[in-house]
Formats: sequence, structure tokens, C-alpha cells
Amino acid sequence: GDHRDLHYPLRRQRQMCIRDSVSYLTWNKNRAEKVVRNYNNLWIVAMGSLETFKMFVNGKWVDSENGSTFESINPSIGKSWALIPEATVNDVNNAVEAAYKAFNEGEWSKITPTQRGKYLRKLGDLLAEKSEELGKIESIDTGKLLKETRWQAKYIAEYFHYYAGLADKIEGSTLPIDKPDMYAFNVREPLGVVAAIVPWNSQLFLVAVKIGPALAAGNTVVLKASEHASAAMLEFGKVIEEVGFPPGVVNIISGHGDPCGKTLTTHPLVHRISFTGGPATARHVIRNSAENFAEVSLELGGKSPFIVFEDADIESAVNGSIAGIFGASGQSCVAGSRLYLQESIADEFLDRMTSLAANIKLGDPLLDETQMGPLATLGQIKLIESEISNAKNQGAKILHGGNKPSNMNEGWFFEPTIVDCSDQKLKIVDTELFGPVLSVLRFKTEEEVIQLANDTKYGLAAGVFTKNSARSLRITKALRAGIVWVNTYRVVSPIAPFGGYKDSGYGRESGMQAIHDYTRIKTVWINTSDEPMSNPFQMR
Ligand code: TXE
Repeated sequence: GDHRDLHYPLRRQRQMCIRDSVSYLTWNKNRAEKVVRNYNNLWIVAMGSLETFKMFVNGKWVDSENGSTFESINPSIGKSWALIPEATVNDVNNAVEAAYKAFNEGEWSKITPTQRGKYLRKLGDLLAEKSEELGKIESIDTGKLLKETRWQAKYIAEYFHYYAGLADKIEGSTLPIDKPDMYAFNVREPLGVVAAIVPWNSQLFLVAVKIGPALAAGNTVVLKASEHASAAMLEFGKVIEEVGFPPGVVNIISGHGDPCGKTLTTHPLVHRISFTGGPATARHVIRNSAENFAEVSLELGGKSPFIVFEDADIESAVNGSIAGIFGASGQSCVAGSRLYLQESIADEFLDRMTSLAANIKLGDPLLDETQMGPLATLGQIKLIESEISNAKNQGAKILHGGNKPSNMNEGWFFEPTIVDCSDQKLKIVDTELFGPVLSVLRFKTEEEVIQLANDTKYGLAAGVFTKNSARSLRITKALRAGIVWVNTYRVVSPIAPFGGYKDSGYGRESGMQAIHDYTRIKTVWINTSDEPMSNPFQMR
């Protein structure tokens, strides 16, 4: 494991002590194991006052059926702070079956789309009220700044309001059919049970973009939290409970990829999978969907180019680039992690950028003065260290940062880092690091930078800074990315579709289209003639 190594010695001693004391229970191995696990957890809770969280299934708060849990680490201090249930195959089955029942027979299946919209509106309102509590839990669990998580929890209320409004605007159509005496029309129907798989980096935001349209369209949902940070998503169940959704409409489970994610995405009663995570896991998810033929949408991150032309407002572009790569400590799918500077302004730009980067204040994400928190997993720090070392060996120059800060004790912090890359072919240029590391390259012409920017396996976002509007139109057309920002960066809205090209995935979240993606079309034919159907064996 990665982050779980940190304070093993103490944990191992406690576990061994308890294991010895219950060793007489060998008469029933399974039972003994369960008892040991439960004692361990109680012991850890008592000793370290860990918070405990439960899953929300069929309208009830539940532990894992066998009591198993895993620890969630607070990355600011590198220590466990919560115990999270590890869902078993049966737990996942229970959640999917509850969602299936709610979809087919429950109150949810009978209410009107307008009533569904009312539930979503209330959900948005309550979420905004609870933004402080939810934001705090997310910040402790992921290291993301409270300023940002609090704001996000408030802003995602807008997503629920947007989809609340769309719930009763999913219209069908009549078809100008090419047969006499036939009336044909289409209706859009919900798909059924939606499996929503969410990573740790923006839990509540990603929950909103998935369940907003899914519920508005009339589906039911099983949400799976990430094993790296599940607490805010499990806590979100309290808002679902308070809104009063019928049991089974929204279920929230936690656990690792196997068995939890795998059981969910192969489940025969799941008809739609909405996944956000990395491309490697996405390939498993696609293969899993071969079992149930669920429709799939994938949002898989990227290595987004941030292009600055010599005619740009330099101050604005520097601020945009800082926000694009150091916001959320670079743990953002749209991080502008490849900076392309036109040669004539490159030195001035980098001077300004490095002096701003040098003043970024790292620290406790709960404090208002902190500007950059830690990374969420130790695995990311290891990846970043190894890629920076490779890049240096290949001739890259570190303009700023490049190390773990020396004064942050056990926290998983990394300095804001700017790497001057002599060559687009360096591995660091096209490897998603999910951290505060910027690769810088220089270009001479527009044609050259379009080619460099598109030379990537990813295609989620891109930023362009220029005052030339004709150029901005040419370049937005040429860039192979799902979102292009001109003279701005990292702006999102419930109204604007979000998604990628190439290895950044497929399908779009947010916007009108997203609600259609949670429906399928049924075509209805009605014979309007009074004549009986003719005998098919007597052709006229
Ligand atoms: O994601 P994973 P991780 C990228 C980023 C990051 C890397 C790995 O580069 O460093 O991915 O991050 C569940 N069937 N992004 O490990 O592994 C898993 O339990 C079904 C970019 O967090 O993709 C978790 O809930 N589900 C990204 C979820 O998939 C399975 C945001 C994501 O895990 C599964 C996050 C299986 N077989 C990471 N195996 C973005 N788009 O912003 C695992 N899971």
C-alpha cells in the first residue's frame, strides 16, 4: 500500500495484541476473523478517537455486513482520522436491488417529473445550508482548501436547481411517418439503476453532475465513493435523508475497486455507469460493462495545454496559469499542466510566475490564509518525485520547487513546481501527475503551437491567452479538446457541457444534453385505421 504505511508500527502492535487475546476463537475461523476485525476497529476508535461513517442503503444507515472497515487518512498530517465501511459483494447487491425496487415499484416510479424536480430543488437548498459542514469534512479527508470545498458545496446547489428545472422538460416527438394510417411518436424514458463512480478529488461536485441529471430523468442511483476519500460523500447521505427521497432512490456505498467497484459495474441490474477516474480503471469499467451492457460515460482527466501568445495580457495570463496548475494543488482533471509560451514573452512570463509561485503559502487547508494544501495520496507524491527525477535526467530544468517542503512534518505536501522542458518528447510533458507540477515549453508560431498542444493522448481542456479575436476563433477550432477557455481558465457551470476527447473519455456532463444521456427513446406505433390487419400470407 501507499499512504497506509505511515503509522503501521503502532497499529500493528495494537492489532497483534488483540489478535492474541482472541486467539481461542479458532473453533470458527470466519467468526473469529470477524470478531478480531471488529475489536480492532473499536480499539482504534477508542485509542485514536477516529470518526466513523456509515453507508446509506435503502434509506437506512448501515455498516458493511461483516463489519469490515478501512482507514481514511488526513493528508495534512498523514494520520488516520476516520473509519470507512468496506462494502462486500452482498452490500453492493443490497444497494443495487434497493435502487432497482425503487425504480420499478416504489413511490419514485409513480411521481410526476415536476415532483422529481421539487425533490432536487430541496436538495440544492439544503446543500447550500450545509456547505460549511460538508466542506470541512471534504477538506480534512482530501486536503483541499476549505475556502474551495465550502464554495463548491454552495455552488453545486445551482446544479441541482438547474436539473430540477429540466426534470419536466424532457420531451418526446411525433414522427412524420411514411406510412398511411399510422401514428408514431417517441418518448424518452429513464434507464433504471445508475452506478455513479466518483474519485476523491471533487467528491460533492462530481456527485452533483452525475446524480442531478440522473434523478431528474427519473432514474435511481448507487453512488460509490473513492477509497482514498469517502467521508464527504457518505455524509452527503444525511442531506439525501433530510430531503426525504423515497428509500432506495439514492444509495451511497464505499469500498475499494474490488469487490465494491467491480460488483457494481458488472451487476445485471445496473443499466448506466457514469465514471470519473483514471484511464487505467476506465478500461476495467468498460470491460465490466460487457457483462450487463450498461451505457457508459467516462471523465478521465488530462494534460491540458495553456497557450500564451505575445499579444496577451501577461498579468492576466500569469494569474490564469497559476490558478490552472496550482489551484487544488494541481489535483484537478482540467489542470493546465502544459504551459506553451511564445518565445518573445517567455522569460518575462516565467520571472513573474516563479516569483508568484515562491509566495504561495502551503499549510492547513482549514485555515483561510492557506493557499495550497497537501496532495490526497502518498502515491501521487511518489509518482511526481519519480517523474521530476526522470525529467531532470533528460535535461529539464527546475525553475521553481521540485521537492517536498522540509517544514511540513508528516503532511503530504509538495512544492509548487515549474519545470522548463527543452523538448515536447520528455515523458513528464504527457504524463498526468495530478499535482502542482507545470511543464513549460516555448513556441514560435501559431501553427507550431497547435501541433504541440494537440500532440497528447489526452483532450479534456485547453486555455488560450491572446487579444486577437480572429486568432482565438481559429485556435478554438483547431484544438482537440472538449473545453477551450479563451482569456480565462477553470470556469464551470451547470449550463456548460463538460467532457473530453481521446483518453480523456467520452460523454458530456452538465448542460441539457446530459439529462438526455440518462434516458433512452421508446418509439410507439399506433394504427389509426378501422380496418383489421390483413393476412400476411395473402399479399396484395
Ligand atoms: O482513480 P481510479 P484514483 C487520475 C489521476 C490519478 C489517477 C488514479 O491521474 O492519479 O487517475 O486515481 C473505482 N470497477 N484521476 O486511484 O483508480 C475506485 O474505487 C469499478 C483523474 O483515485 O480511476 C474509485 O472509486 N470501479 C480523475 C474510482 O474507481 C473501480 C480523478 C476511481 O479510481 C474499479 C481521479 C473497478 N474495477 C483520478 N477499480 C479526473 N478525471 O479528474 C477502481 N474503481
